[in-house]
Amino acid sequence: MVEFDVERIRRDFPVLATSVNNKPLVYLDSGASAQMPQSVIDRINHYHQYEHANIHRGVYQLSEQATAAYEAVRTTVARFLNVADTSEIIFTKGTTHAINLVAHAYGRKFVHAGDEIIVSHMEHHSNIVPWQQLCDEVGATLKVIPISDIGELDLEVYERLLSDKTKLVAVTHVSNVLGTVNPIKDMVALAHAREIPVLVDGAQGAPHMKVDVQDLGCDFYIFSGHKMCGPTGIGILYGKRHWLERMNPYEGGGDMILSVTFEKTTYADIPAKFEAGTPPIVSALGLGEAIDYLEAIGLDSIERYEKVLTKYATEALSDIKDITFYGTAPNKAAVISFNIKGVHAHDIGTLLNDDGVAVRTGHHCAQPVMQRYKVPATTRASFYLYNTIDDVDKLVASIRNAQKIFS
Ligand code: 7TS
Repeated sequence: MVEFDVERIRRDFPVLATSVNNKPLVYLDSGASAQMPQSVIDRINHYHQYEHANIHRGVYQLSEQATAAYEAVRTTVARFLNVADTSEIIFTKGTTHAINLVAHAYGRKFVHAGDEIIVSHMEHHSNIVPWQQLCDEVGATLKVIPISDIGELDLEVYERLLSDKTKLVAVTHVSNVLGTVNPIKDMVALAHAREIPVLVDGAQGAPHMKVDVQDLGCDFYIFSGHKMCGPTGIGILYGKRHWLERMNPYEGGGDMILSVTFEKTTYADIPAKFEAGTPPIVSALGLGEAIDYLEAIGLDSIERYEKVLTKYATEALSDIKDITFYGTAPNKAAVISFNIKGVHAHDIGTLLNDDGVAVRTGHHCAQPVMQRYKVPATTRASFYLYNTIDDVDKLVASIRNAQKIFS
C-alpha cells in the first residue's frame, strides 16, 4: 500500500494554512462542506477568466467549448459512479434539489393515495421533507425504518415494511450524524424482490468511498459537489433510464424541450429533460476537477485513511470524562457525534472555535435522530482526507479546556 501523504495533500488546500483566532485552523466540518484544493479553485477561475459562455445554444467557439467541457464532466461523473449510460447522469443544484426532483418527477407520477414510501429514522431533513410533502399531497403514507441504540437500521423491520403498497425506498448511504454506513446492496435486493425502486442519498457516501451503482443496484443515487472538494451549487442525480424516461419533467423552461407551441410542449430526451434553464456550468466544471483530484489519490486510499483517523479519534475521545457518543456501529464513516455532560453542544462549539477548531453543533438537519437519542443537539467532528492525527489531538485538547471552564 502506498503511504497516504497527508502533508502533501494538505498543501493542496490553501485554507488549511490559515488561522482562526490566531490559531491554525483545524477544520472538522467536512460533513457540512469540504474544502477545495487549488486545482478546483484554478479550474473555476480559469473558466471565469477565459472560457465563460452559455452552453447548448451558441454556434460560436466559446459556447461550443463550454458545452464540451460541461458534457465532459457528465462522462467523468458516469465513470466515477460506474454508470455505462452517460444520459443517466443529471446535473442538479445539489442533493436537496435532486431529491426534490425525484419526489416531484417520480412521486407525482407513480405515488398515489394509499401508497407508502419508506425512509429511515436517520435521514437528513432533505430526504424526509420532500417525501412528507408528497405524501400529504397525494394521500400516501411515510413509513420509517427504526434505528438501534448503536445507530444501525433494523433490517427485520425494514423487510416487514416492504409491501405491495411501497412505491419507493429512500435511504441514506451514510448517516451525517451517526456515521453509519448502511447495507445498501442488501436493502436494494430486498426491495427489488418486490420490484420497488430504491433511492440512495449519497451526500455522505460518494465523497468518502468508491461507489459503484451497478454493484449497489440502486435506481437513484444522489450527491452534492461541495461535500467532495467541489464548489456549491452542483449536485448529481444518477437515475436508471427505465425510470428517468417514464418520469415527468420537474422544472420547465429552456433546454428541456423539443418543441413549444401554445397548444403543446414536447420534451427533450434525458438528461436534458431534467436540466431546465442555464445550469451551474462553472460549478459542474469544478466538480469534474474535484473528482479528478479525488480519483488521483484514490477513493479506496481515502476510505482506508479515514478509518485509521476515525479509530484514533474514537479512542482518544473515549478518554474524555463524561462523553457520550451517538453512533457506534462497526461499519462507520469518519463522523463522530458526541455530547459532554453538563455542557451544551453550542457552548462546546463556541469554545472550540476559540482554539481554531471548527466543528458542527446542533441537530445537523436530522431532528428525528436527536429525538431518537433524546438530545436537543450534539457536537459533530467530521473528517476528510486532509485531516491529521494532530487535528484530532487538538480537538481532544480543546474539549478538555472547554470542560475545565464548565466544571
Ligand atoms: N443528505 C445528507 C446525508 C446530508 O448530510 C446533507 C447535508 C444533505 C442530504 C443535503 O445536502 P445539500 O448539499 O443539498 O445541502 N448535510 C449537512 C450536514 O451534515 N451539515 O450541513 C449539511
